[in-house]
Amino acid sequence: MCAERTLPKFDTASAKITKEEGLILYEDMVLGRLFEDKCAEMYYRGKMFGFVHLYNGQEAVSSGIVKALRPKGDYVCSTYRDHVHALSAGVPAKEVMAELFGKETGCSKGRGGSMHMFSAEHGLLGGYAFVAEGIPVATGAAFQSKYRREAMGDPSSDSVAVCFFGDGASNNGQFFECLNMAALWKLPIIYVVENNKWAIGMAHDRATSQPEIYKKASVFNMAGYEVDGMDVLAVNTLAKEAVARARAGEGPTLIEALTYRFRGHSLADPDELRDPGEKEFWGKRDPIKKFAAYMTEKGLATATELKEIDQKITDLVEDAVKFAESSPEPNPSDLHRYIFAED
Ligand SMILES: Cc1ncc(C[n+]2csc(CCOP(=O)(O)OP(=O)(O)O)c2C)c(N)n1
Repeated sequence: MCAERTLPKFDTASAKITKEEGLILYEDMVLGRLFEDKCAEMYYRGKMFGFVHLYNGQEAVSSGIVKALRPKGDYVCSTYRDHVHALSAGVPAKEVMAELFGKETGCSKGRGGSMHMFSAEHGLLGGYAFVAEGIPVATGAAFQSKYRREAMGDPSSDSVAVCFFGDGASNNGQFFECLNMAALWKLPIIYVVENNKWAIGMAHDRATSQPEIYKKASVFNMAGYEVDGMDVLAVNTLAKEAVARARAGEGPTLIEALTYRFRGHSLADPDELRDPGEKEFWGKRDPIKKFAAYMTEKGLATATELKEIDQKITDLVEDAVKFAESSPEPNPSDLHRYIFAED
C-alpha cells in the first residue's frame, strides 16, 4: 500500500457557486458514474470490444475542470480513459455509447471505439491509446489559439486547452518537452494530472523520483497546484482561476488532482494488486456523495431534486443504449472514409 499524501485543505466558503452551477456539477458527475456503470454491464454482456478503461471515482476531476471552460470554443484533450471527459465536454451520451458499440452513429463514426472518442463540434481533441500522446496535441491547440490572436491578428481567438493525463504519463518525455514550450510561450493551457496512484499495476511512488507532480511546474517557471481530486468544489474553484489566467494571456498551469479509480485499470483487469485497505480508504471519499451532502447542507438543493437528477440520468443512459443498439454498423464500403479530413 502506498503512503497517503496529506490532502491540501480547501475552504468551502471560498467557493462561491450558485445553485445552478452546483446542479450542473452534480448532474455531470452522476452522468459520468451511471454511464460507466452501464458500460461495465454492456462490456460483460459482449456489446463492446477491445479494452475499456473506466473512470469511476475520478468524476470530480472531469466535471470540476471541464465545467470551468466555456460550453463551446475551448478544447479538451483526453487519454484512453476518455468517456467521461467526452461527456463533460458535451458530447451526447448516445454518441459516446454508440462509439463504444462500434456503430456508425458514434462520435468517431464507430472507427475509434472506447479509446478514441473525438468531436470537433465539442472541442474534444481525442482519446489516445498511447500514454502521454495527447500532451503535444493539446499543446498544439493552445499554440494555434495564441498564434491566431497575436500573429494573425484575430482578437476573437482566445480559446483555452485542457489536457488530462495520468501520473504514469507524467514520467514520459512529452510531458517535460511540452511544459517547457507552454511556459516559454505562455500558452493558454491547463495540464491536469489525474494522480490516481497507479499506472496499471505500477505504484506511482515506485516509478517517479518526485511523487509530488505539481512541484515539477516550478522547474518551468509555471504555476503548479495540488488539489483534492475527490472534491469537485475544490477542483472547480482552482480550474476557474487557471482558466482566467490562461485566457488573460498569463500562461499555463499544472494541476495535480489527487484521486483514485474505483475499478481495475480496465474492465479486463481483475484488480488484484491494489491493497483492499487502500481501496476502502478511497471508496469512502466518493466525490458524488460528498458533493450531494454539501448541496443539501448548504440549501443549494433538496434530496428530492438530486434524486430527480439521478432518475433523469438513468433514463438518458438507457436511451443511449437503445440508440447504440439500434444504430447501423459502419458500411464496409466506407472503409477508406475519414482517414484524411474531408470537405
Ligand atoms: C507509450 C505507451 N507506453 C506504455 C503503454 C501501456 N500502458 C497503457 S496504460 C499504462 C499506464 C498509464 O498510467 P497513467 O498514465 O497513470 O494513467 P491511468 O491509467 O492511471 O489513468 C501503460 C503503461 C501505452 N499504452 N503507451
